[in-house]
Amino acid sequence: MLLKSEYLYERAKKFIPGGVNSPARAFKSVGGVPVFFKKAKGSIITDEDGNEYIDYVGSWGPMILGHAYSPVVKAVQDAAFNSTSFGAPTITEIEMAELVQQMVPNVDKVRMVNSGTEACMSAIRIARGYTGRDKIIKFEGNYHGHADSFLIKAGSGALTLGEPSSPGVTEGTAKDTLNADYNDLESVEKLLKENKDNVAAIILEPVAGNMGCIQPAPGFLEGLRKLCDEHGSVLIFDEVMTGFRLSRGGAQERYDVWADLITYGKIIGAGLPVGAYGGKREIMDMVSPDGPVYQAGTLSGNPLAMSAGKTLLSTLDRHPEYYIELEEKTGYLKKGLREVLLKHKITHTINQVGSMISIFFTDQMVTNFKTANTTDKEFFGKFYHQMLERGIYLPPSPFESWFLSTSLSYSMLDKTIAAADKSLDAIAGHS
Ligand code: HOZ
Repeated sequence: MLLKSEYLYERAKKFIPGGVNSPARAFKSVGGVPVFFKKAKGSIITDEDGNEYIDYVGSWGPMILGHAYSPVVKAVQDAAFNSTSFGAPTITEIEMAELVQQMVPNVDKVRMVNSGTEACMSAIRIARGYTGRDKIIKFEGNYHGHADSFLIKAGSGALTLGEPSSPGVTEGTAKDTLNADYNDLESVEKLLKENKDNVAAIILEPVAGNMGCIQPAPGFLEGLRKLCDEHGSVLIFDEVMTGFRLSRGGAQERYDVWADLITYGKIIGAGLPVGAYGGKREIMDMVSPDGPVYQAGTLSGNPLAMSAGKTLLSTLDRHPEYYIELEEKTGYLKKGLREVLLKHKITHTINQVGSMISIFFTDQMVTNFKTANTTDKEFFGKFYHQMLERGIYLPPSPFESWFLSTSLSYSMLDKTIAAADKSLDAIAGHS
């Protein structure tokens, strides 16, 4: 029963647009009422009615070691005792920058901001300042936050709601954003040719997570690296989801393709509001006050956020075996879900990269926005609610990745697979 969530949703809608502070959590594509949560520990989250769920959202990525990870909680408490914000430099910011450099060797310099949106918005500004060019190339169905330049054929909540391009973005801004097809180098080459010497940057999710999980085709990332070198464009990897998740060095290390600028969020803040962008020294030296490209923030490098992020990153840095564990657990889940789906004769594709995974209810291989969009959305909604009833909390959208955590035990994974089996039984019984 979701009695309190139902009541809270009605109450929230009176004063908060749509009753939520981010559309991705609004349940619009699966129907029903968003679940309101009050606490979580490890992989178990508890809603306001006291129902417990196994969590595959993990705050959309940051909870790689589980919710309320004790060392992070302690770091935040300790930092808060010394003030929640100074608006002035601290040692922790330096330690954090040094740690990022140690884990991701091509990040010569890094600037902390407050969200992934800010990080991506700033990265394209720097790329434009550095190259003196206006246009950027992004990929249909990728999501880089909600800055104007990115809300054109965007993924995540925008895609979930069927509004991938937003009113309020001026024509002037929209004309500088060019959209290519994910995993299609020819579509990128064509845009580069048509806009010769005017493409400042190519930005992408090196593993897409915002149209469901989609891996880069062999040669795709390498091809983009080459095209950027040939055309003098800045290659930006948006590693807000994949950074510190797919490996210590993120997707860059996993695929051994190295970008010029990289954006971060989620794990880098351990669940506190943090983003960051960094990369090549000569580009980062453009950032104010060293260079002319302005970017600022009162809460940037906030001591609570830095302490939390530093604690989580240093733990991951010390424990490379966690990445092996995460990949094994996700592979186990994939295998179990596949067996159940086959047993029920449900047409599907499961995409997995490391600890990111998505089920698409389609007979197509899912490699880009077009094929992701062939998923049976109505069936996903039914599956979603059956799983929720059985205590499994999945991202409430067919176009989001699930994020696994080390705190998921094999018995929780078994419970999830069994719940999928029963959910499909129930759907078959109803139809
Ligand atoms: N960037 C998150 C995953 N697509 C969505 C988070 C949100 O908008 O609430």
